[in-house]
Amino acid sequence: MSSENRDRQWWAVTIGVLALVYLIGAGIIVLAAAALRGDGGSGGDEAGGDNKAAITLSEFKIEGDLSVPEGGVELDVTNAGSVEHNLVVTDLEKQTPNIAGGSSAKLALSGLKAGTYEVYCAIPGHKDAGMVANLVVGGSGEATDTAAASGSHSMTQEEGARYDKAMVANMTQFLQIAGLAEPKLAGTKGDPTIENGPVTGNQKLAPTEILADGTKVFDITARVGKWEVEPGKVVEAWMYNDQVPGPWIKVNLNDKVKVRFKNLTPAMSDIHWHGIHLPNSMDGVAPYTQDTVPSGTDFTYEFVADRLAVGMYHAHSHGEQAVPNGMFGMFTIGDMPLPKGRTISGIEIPADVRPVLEMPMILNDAGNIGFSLNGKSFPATAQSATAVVKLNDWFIVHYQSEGLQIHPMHMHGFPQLIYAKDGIPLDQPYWADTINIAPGERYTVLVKADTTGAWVWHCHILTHVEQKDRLFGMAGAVVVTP
Ligand SMILES: [Cu+2]
Repeated sequence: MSSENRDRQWWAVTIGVLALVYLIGAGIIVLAAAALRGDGGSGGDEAGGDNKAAITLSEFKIEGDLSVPEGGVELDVTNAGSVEHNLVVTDLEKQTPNIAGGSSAKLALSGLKAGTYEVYCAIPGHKDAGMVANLVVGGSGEATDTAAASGSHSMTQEEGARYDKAMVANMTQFLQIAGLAEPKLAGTKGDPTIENGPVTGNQKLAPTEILADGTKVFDITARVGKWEVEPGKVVEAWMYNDQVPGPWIKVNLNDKVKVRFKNLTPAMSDIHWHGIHLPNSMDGVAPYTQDTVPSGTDFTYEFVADRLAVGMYHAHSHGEQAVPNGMFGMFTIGDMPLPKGRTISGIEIPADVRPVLEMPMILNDAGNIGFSLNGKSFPATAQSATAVVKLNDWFIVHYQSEGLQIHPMHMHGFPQLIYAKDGIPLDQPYWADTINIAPGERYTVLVKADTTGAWVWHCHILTHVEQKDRLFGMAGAVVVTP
């Protein structure tokens, strides 16, 4: 089967699955709405404890029967989304377990007094992304419109005008930080407690020393600190060398490499070299391949960089906590061979093509860092995820996902030639304007900036980039100057 056919088949399957998910989701919402209409005026027919209400969770909304009578109610909470969610009722200390996509859980609430209770999803980042709503107890007894209750769909003209104003101001901020609009804004810092510390991640790391036999020695220290993800939003970050993403380690093919790792995080850690060819004892999966590296201790990794690679490094111990919070970086060995002088789908790559920029694009969507590109959220992506090039320049991007979800990264204006996948050069590079990047994957692309302007470059799952009154998260830009 040709790779084109395989791609087509893959897309067909993906579209089929998505359609199914939507149908199931829509069905649940319709059922919830029907239940709501049926129960609306009949609260008095049942004892308080027999009341039921259906609530639907999805990315990133809470919908359903959000108006319930006083007394007791049993919430039937369904996750119609594709990732895990849960539901917390603030003030009542009630919470469902984590619910997998397509599953549901019951949550019994008793002794409910009239009032408004905030409900939200406690999976990190989900509340910020929109999974928060009000549960109204003992209102008029009338059914409340599903959408209006969750505030997720309806919008009055007045609200629209307010959101528009906020949205334009927020979008202008991006241009001001990028230096493309007046007055210019300074943008975010890195860890504000470190004077002159790194402001963005992916700083190229020079060897601390080069030994007599040519071994390049690098020092990596992990610790917990602060990181300004977007203007004014400083979060706790787990960092390598005080930056998110960690420094970019770039070595030549066949270099001898030594990495002295110091762990100052509160728990054991290690470094897994994702996509790098090395001995099992250097793979960084304590306690299987090496001893654990408890808090306050160190470990030295040593290997020969004997295969070309576009790799990542990240914590394996406590990865679920450490990685989303920032402990990830890029490790490259040599350069992926460019398809020079070839014509691919009618577009010629010049024999003397010389890219002016090689840029990491590391995705994250969880933990304290949240939805982000190269460790920053819009509008601070003006600092971390904006390629500035001249007309007709070629440039290279290494997409890598350290997140927990899939992100279709879409570049306005230009097709992207995917010429390596996971650090493996492709025999048949292909063009795409949207590239679906799953956790752990890397795609290396070549782009020609053949039209001037500021072009948006973003994840096309729109709830990963936009709320009613602002953009956030996974949106950057390609700025092409004359
Ligand atoms: Cu996304």
